[in-house]
Amino acid sequence: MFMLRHGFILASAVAWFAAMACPLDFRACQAATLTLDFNSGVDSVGSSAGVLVFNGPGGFSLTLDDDGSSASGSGVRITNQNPGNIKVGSSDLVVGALDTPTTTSHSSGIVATFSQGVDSVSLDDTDNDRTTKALFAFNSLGTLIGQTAHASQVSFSISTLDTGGQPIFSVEFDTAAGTAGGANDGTVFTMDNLSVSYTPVPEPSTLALAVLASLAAGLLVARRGSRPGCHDAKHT
Ligand SMILES: [Ca+2]
Ligand SMILES: [Ca+2]
Ligand SMILES: [Ca+2]
Repeated sequence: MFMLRHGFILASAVAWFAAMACPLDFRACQAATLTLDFNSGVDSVGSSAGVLVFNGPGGFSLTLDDDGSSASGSGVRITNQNPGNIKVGSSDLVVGALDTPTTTSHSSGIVATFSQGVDSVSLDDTDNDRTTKALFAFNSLGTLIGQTAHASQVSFSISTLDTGGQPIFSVEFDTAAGTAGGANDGTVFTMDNLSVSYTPVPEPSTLALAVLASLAAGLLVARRGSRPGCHDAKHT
């Protein structure tokens, strides 16, 4: 009976924790989308090249980097230059990988890593030729959990419907996943209009309040359960 009662209290606390987190922080548990057209030319801290960081609603952040296929890979850059850019020379800026800090070849894969698991990701291939590429999805351990078909000069999208329901913690846009492809196969390409949909997780302070509320609820349940004459009495 002791174990049953305390198991019930624990279950009550968990249920309260989950239920309280959403109303305590209205941003939590409501779907949000971060869409990036890169046309400002900089990320959320004013950088235009390197490992770029973009912040979204609900404490979300997204990091753009190269795929490590070039030993001298140095992140990405926001650009209107070639190679592999169908929008070359326009004000509609795109993103390409930086294979070294000084060269402008966009041959490495482009990796977007998220501060939490996300529901879906889409982007436009802005390559200026028909090199085929795919969008690959990974879990929190970096394990490949899904991918699109290979295609060229289209919009790619992938979601948890393609990953067996697993949240997506990073994606790569390239000819092949991981350090394969990219600088190893000589392709050059860029991308634009990166969009990510996710459900923000509660802030730590909100989680602490939810835990306190859950503990208080659990104590109430425990006190009621320990009163004389309650349901245990009939078993004596
Ligand atoms: Ca753009
Ligand atoms: Ca790759
Ligand atoms: Ca190309």
